[in-house]
Amino acid sequence: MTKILAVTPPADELLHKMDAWWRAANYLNIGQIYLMANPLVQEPLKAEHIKPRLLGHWGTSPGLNLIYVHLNRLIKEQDLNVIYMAGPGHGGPALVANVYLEGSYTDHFPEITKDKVGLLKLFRQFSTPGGIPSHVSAPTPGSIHEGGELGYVLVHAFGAVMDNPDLIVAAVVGDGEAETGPLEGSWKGNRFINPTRDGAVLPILHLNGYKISGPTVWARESDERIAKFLEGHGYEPLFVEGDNPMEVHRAFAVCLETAILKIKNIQKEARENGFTQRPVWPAIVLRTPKGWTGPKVVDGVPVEGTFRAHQVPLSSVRDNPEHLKMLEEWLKSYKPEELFDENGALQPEIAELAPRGERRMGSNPHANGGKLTIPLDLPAYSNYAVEVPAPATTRLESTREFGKFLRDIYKRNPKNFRLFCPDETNSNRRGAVFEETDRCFVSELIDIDDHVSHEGRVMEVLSEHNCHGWLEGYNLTGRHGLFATYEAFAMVVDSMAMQHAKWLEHCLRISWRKPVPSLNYLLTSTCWRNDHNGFSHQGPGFIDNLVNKRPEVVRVYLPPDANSLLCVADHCLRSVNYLNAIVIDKQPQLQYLTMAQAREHCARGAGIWHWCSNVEADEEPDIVLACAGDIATQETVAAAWLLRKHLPEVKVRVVNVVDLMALPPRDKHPHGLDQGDFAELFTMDKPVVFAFHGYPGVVHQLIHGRPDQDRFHVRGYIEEGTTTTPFDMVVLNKMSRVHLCMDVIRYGPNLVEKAPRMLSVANDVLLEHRRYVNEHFEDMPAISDWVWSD
Ligand SMILES: Cc1ncc(C[n+]2csc(CCOP(=O)(O)OP(=O)(O)O)c2C)c(N)n1
Ligand SMILES: [Mg+2]
Repeated sequence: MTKILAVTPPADELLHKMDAWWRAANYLNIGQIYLMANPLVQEPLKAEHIKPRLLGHWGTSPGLNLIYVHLNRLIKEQDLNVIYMAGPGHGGPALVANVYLEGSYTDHFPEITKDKVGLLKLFRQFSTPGGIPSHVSAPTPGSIHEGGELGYVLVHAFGAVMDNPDLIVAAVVGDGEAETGPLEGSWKGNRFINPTRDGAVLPILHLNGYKISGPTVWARESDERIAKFLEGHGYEPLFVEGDNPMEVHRAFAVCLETAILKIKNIQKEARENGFTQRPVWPAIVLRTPKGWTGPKVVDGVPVEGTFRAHQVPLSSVRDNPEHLKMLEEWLKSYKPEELFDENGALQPEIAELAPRGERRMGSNPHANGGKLTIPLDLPAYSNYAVEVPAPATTRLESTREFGKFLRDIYKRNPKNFRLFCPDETNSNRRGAVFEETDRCFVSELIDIDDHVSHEGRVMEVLSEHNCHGWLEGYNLTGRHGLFATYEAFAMVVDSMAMQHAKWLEHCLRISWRKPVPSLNYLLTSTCWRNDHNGFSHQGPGFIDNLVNKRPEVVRVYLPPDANSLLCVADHCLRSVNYLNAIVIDKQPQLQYLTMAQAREHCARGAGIWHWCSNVEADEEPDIVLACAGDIATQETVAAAWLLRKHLPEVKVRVVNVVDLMALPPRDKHPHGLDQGDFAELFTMDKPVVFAFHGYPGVVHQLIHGRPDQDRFHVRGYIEEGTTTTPFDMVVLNKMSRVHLCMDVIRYGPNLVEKAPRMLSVANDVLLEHRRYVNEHFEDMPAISDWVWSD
């Protein structure tokens, strides 16, 4: 087993005090789950003191509490800067108990006083209507990790310590949680942590043996196998096991201090002598019983140390006098009269174990990252403007231009900006960033590597979970970034986005939570242009996921070209508390807007493009051709051009939407156009043929509540995918310029009778397209080289 440095256990007197804190935290845990009166059990426990609905999780809590008090000791003794992340976030009452004991809770919620009245409020608010959730959550001071959806504790921890050299994140990993894909995939974070500039993650794998009802994979493995696994990942495992409290206190105190010492040594060495090789970071493996110190046997079946301790070990306390008696004994087993005075205040000799001020983990500003946020120093995005001599006449790769902007953001913000990406920075045309920095990799480097270094700041790891989680951790501790990914594979982290949106939304309702930089997505290699790939890479569903989230925290932008991309990106990078998705492809694409026009257009979110409309500005059109998304815009503009040529008498208005959230009514989304502005674009009653980047249902959903919504006919991605030509993709999905023209004839005023010839021309073009691509394997030049001409 691991060789432990010469660390001696703390004196017994201190250990006994720490044990008293632990007992107090365990007591408060149970109080939160069970009690609605008689908080110190100063009178015999009665059924009416018990909550009618017993909610919460006891099993994980004693372990979480143990770790907390031991961290407190070292924070205090060594003036450490530590935050705590509870992977098993269902142990919410544990974290609440500890931040209450250290005084942070009362600082954040003054009504929860440090006396009997406050204690009772603390108990009554837990998992009750109008109270606090059962999990670690946004109202839990000191936390930036809910842990409700298991699997993300290490990714959040690694993100938090990046560019935070002084910070240590103690990340408790549940043994059930360790079975999840994201957690299993997150140990590799240490390959991206450079001790000269980053802080440290201390993983604490908590093997309490069980998840909800079954044994855990890791708990049934020997220490040797676990050691091999962790060593294989480059960690040095430190083991502690036991069920005798004082023995575990003693062993864990030594173990934790050893781990901190190793971290300090690694950092000192790297900071004094420079980075030489990837350090072997410590990781703790703690084996203690699930529901430790709880009822051992209930109704004849073992509970402590088993899965039965997961939630509420005694579940019928109100109706079953025997259970009530057991609960009373359980509560009293912690000797509350020794822990709290008559009035419910924590005894001073226990309270003094808490660190002071912002060193308390519940008050550490890193867990309220907005307090530490420094706004990005952004170069003027107009410096990167591309020339657009006339709309839709030139093509270029918009994301390449954006890459130059990112490069200079890196230059101006060397310590608080990072790009996170699953290995596509170059292929998605943002290669300019490599003029300023490299890919970060702290493992071995070899000559042939391209722009890879220990100091690099582009975080490329082929794991959307890691990218997303690292950026969340980075954002929530107050720093800025961008997650750039294949559009289709953003859906790998649908759930993480959802959880983050919930967290941000909850934070908006908590006054002491300061705004944090937004989580920005750049979704590229989109469904329409996945040239090397096929059906698997075609899926715009991440937009669907986002639009269902609370409008206060979600924004979706579909810039059609380079200048609008720059405007939108600048806006997103300045914003706080949102999930901003920017969707744009990497391939050469038509450019429409000068920078001045782009600025105005993006500020409005949607606007009429008069230059390609076939109707005077003050005239009502016969029909509106609307579009959102780069390829949808290209097809729409080309359709408008075809209509001008072949059906000039039809009055067509072209409307482009950049901010998808301009579509819903204002009462549904703060970006929604008011009804007057909406009608100015889309009229009150004229048909609208809408070409949309994603699934058509999204637009139908968003416009619900707009006047006469049945007049909107939406074309979009309908799951017709393969490896084929760009125009064939829009044909297969029936969103091509030809299909849009056919829709205009179908829905326009009496056009079916007036324009039979146009319909047959349209069908001929589709037939010709099919014949041509089958023969030549590329699009007809009339399509691929098409530009706007008068
Ligand atoms: C991704 C995910 N799947 C399922 C659950 C439901 N769940 C809640 S707690 C739990 C067991 C967790 O076990 P473990 O990580 O060992 O935590 P502990 O034993 O400390 O309670 C499960 C499966 C969840 N919260 N998240
Ligand atoms: Mg467990």
